[in-house]
Amino acid sequence: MLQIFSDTGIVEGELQPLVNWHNNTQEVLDAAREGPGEQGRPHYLGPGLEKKRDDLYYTNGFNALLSDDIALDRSLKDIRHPKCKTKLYSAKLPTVSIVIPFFEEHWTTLLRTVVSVVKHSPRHLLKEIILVDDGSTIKDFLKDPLDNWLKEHVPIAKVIRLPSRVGLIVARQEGAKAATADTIVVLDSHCEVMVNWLPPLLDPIVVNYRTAVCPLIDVINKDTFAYSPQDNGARGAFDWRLYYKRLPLTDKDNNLLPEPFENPIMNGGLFAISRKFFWELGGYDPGLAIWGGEQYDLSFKIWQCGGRMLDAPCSRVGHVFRGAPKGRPSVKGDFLSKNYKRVAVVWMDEYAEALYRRNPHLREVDAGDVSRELEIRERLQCKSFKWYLENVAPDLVKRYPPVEPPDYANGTIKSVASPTLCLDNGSKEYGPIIIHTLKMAVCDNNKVEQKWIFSFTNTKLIQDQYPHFPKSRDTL
Ligand SMILES: [Mn+2]
Repeated sequence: MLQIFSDTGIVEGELQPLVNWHNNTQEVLDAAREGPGEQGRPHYLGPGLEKKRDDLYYTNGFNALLSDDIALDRSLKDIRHPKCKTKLYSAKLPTVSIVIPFFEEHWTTLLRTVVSVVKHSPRHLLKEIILVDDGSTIKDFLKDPLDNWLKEHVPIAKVIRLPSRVGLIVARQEGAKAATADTIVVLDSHCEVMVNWLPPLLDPIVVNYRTAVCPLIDVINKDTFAYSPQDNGARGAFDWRLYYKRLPLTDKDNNLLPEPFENPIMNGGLFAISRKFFWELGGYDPGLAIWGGEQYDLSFKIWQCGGRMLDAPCSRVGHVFRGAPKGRPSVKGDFLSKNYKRVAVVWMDEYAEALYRRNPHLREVDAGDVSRELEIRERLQCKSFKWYLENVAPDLVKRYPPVEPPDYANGTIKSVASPTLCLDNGSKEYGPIIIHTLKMAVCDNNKVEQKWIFSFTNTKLIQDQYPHFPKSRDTL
């Protein structure tokens, strides 16, 4: 028999008793906590700290000084779906290696990530925490002081240091290589996990090891560290420029909440996966550089190659959505286009053409050697991209059609009352209507300012953004 969960010997799909994994004692203690940022409340700095605050904000992209005021093991208000409190999970769950890549991370946000994982995870499931330093050079505390702190407080944690900066994707992969537990859970370096976050991620993997499970991602406010929901879950998707998009849950998903629902595209880089399945898939494509596109690579690969991806609403993880940190060396080269090109040529079949039509320069981009990826696709007998679209995200192509339907109408818009006057955008720029320059002007067939297009895209745009259109005086 296959040793799928070799660390624990758990048998895939085995019928198991269900148990309550909550740590009730800790929840009672947490509910009574008070202090800066406790219960996930917003915190504010006192006067006179503006200079220090701004300096740290500049290099981190969030209020790092304020983070230092908040306990590493602060409490969070339980904002999960009410049914999560009583939900039961398999009595035997696989062990976990947590992988946390970081680059020039702030001390307290990094440690709070680690501490919150330890605090909210059943001790016997947590085998190791692998921090991967992606070539940080500026902050001395990320060297010996970090090792020493972990040795004393979290002995199951260790730091792998990469000799120079390779980017998030490779750093994650290096962490995954060092992992020895049954499952790998990848987190970011400024996160906090919520009560009982782990069992909902692991339970679907026990049923079927070819499963990746994502938590709901909440928002830790970058200025106040207030913890709040982003929404109550959505299905990940993309448009044909590979911009990440969100699709609503299906009616069936909604009715079954908070049961896990199928997700076409993972939302960034927080997920759990069985170690065996991750390496069967070859992990991330090692030809992807720095960041960007990797969630498409992994999501397409998981679905097309016989796996499934779920979002587990009872597992919630907060993330500091930071601004761009300043004063760091910028990465050179158009790595994003190359990443997208690789994803397109390996996984998207004839639909790659839909990307090229919108980004013609992608046609010329050199994807590099993709033979390893194509070999994986062949070996695992992975399905076509057409299959993926039709079966995993049939609503995606309705909302974002690979080939857009022709314009509903185009031409000039004439006044009925004064037929010599036409609607004039007041700008030669191709794009949305500019309300403050919009006017009626003498009709002139040669003026681009008077050419209007009513297309599929801008109808959607108006519907998406302006349910009570017109709402704003600025732009539509
Ligand atoms: Mn982040």
